[in-house]
Amino acid sequence: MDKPDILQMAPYPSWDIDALERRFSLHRYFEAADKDAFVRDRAERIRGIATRGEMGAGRSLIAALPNLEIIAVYGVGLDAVDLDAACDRDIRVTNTPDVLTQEVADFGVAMMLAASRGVVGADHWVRSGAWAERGYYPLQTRVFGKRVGILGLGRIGREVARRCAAFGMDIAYCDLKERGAAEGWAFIPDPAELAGRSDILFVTLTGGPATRHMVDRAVIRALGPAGLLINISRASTVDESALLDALETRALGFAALDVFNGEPRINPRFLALDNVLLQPHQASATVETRKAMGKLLYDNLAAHFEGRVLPTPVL
Ligand code: 8YV
Repeated sequence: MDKPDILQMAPYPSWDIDALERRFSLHRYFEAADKDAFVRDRAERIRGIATRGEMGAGRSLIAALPNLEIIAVYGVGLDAVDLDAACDRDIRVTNTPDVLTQEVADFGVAMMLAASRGVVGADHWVRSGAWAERGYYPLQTRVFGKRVGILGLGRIGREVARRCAAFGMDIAYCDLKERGAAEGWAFIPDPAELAGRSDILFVTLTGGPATRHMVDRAVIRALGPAGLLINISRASTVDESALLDALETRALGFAALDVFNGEPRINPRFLALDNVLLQPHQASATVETRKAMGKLLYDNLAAHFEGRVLPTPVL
């Protein structure tokens, strides 16, 4: 069988690689020392790109591959793929929606509980011997009954809201239009107003120019010194320097973050703070969900090269 040449932008777990290698000829971009030369050397042969949500495929890479037919994203976010460049050349784009929705929502709630109840700090308290030497861990903050704001009531935001409702929390959300009436969730069209009535603000927006810095200084100020900000979407949705200023001055109470500008090399100012919970972009990172994502990436590529309907097309 013909093995189409695929540019593999980043590593995948071994089970995905085994399946992909049986069907495709993989070119490991991420292992190349000179990436431009690597692409140049195989530019004519490459017919597909297999990438990850945070990595995508930019305009210059797409332009460098004259025979590119498909970009398959292992992830739901498309903000790092230049969709206009793909569209101009009728290049197909696929992602992995739905299979990660519950996982990311679970992780958002895990971050809320861990941040509110001081789970990480309390673990250090026990390990360091402080429990025996200094006594009980400082009292933390209750979650049930608190007011939650969901910024972006898409697939993931909706699942976060459902989970928070089960915790007996009061739910409000901001989106382009009202979409939580059936559940009785309050629709607040303005992000700063939503933050002002929230104890905890979840950011579950799609990344990209339309949502860039939607969490700005005004939103952060409105959330306030007792507020908790949780970001499980994209770093671009938050003005990171405003966030750092607010955390350093305690104008914002606490932030639980799974995404960062320039990740994995995050701003070192975060590391000096004791009012943050820092996670390495792992909201969808379970064996079960990553297997489902890998299978969907494979199925999209295979469907394309076999002339079948794509399971989850974007373009
Ligand atoms: C993944 C993501 O961590 O779905 C996305 O857009 O950012 C995450 O689920 C990522 O795509 C895998 O690297």
